[in-house]
Amino acid sequence: MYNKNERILIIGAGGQIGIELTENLSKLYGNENVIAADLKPIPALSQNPFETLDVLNKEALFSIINKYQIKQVYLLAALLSATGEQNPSFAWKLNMEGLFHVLDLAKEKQINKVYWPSSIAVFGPTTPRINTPQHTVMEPSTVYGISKQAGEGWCNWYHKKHGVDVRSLRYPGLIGWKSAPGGGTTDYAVHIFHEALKNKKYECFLSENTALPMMHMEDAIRATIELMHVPSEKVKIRTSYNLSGLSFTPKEMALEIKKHIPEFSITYRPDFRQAIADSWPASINDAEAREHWGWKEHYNLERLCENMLSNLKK
Ligand code: NAD
Ligand code: AKB
Repeated sequence: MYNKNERILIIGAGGQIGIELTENLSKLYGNENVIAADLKPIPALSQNPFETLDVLNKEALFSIINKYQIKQVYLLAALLSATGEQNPSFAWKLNMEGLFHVLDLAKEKQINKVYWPSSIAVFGPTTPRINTPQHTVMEPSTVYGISKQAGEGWCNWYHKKHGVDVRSLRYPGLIGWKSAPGGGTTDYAVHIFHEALKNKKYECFLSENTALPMMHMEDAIRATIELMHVPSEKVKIRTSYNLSGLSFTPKEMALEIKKHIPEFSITYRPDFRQAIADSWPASINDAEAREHWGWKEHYNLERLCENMLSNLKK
């Protein structure tokens, strides 16, 4: 059960996840109760109240929380793995300070619940790569990964020390047709569909056999909403949950696309993102998410490709 009248603020609502999350939460809570915030207006979300917000501006954030009497915050504003490596000090600042601002609001009981996404980037080259468990070695090699690992620790601390109801998932690479990815290492798995339909070819910035954990955006949004709606006592992990959908290489994805577009061809020109991908798991073990709150993915590679191509064609 949940209170349909509670107001929700989504910070970073104009991004790859934000657009779809706002749309889906609006179906549950109503457009008027889901407030979208980002650095600039988002034409795709014209049905929702919108606030221009830089999450680094704590006073501006506080005044939006007061204005709408917000009860839940989904904090999505961040620099991702590839852009983070290009701007490390700002990535650290944005990814950490934004989180502190929101966790402090929850500590002061101005809001009841926080969602903050982590990532497979918390893992590093010393982590077991196959079927990576929830609790394992974590020595991330990117600024993004370091910020996510630190963020997980802070979420856990605010929960244990101050009773903050903060919930989190370690998303794999997310693939959806409604919004564009924003500067990650897994972005190829979205770009490839656009290029396959437009030009029948794609040059991949990762090598052909680079296996990475991935997930259809619909599954990721469903997982997020499910986690945010289970009773608090079921959320036993307050760092962040491993979450698994599927795992594939660029070559495997290209072969699947070729079943729909036989002329499609792929070439490989690995760049700096290859080293990031090589430091990440190839597949994830999410037994705890399945056991604690009943997670189960819907999409395999075949269904994902079919869904992406048919929707992008429209
Ligand atoms: P994105 O880059 O597509 O979107 C981020 C949004 O935040 C953008 O619309 C941007 O304008 C906004 N933003 C940036 N700085 C801001 C600021 N100072 N104040 C307010 N808004 C600001 O990112 P995404 O892919 O939607 O990811 C959202 C979250 O999910 C991030 O924390 C990311 O680390 C995490 N995540 C994403 C993926 C993925 O595959 N997309 C995987 C793992 C984790
Ligand atoms: C990225 O590639 O940076 C993101 C992620 C897996 O966190 N998609």
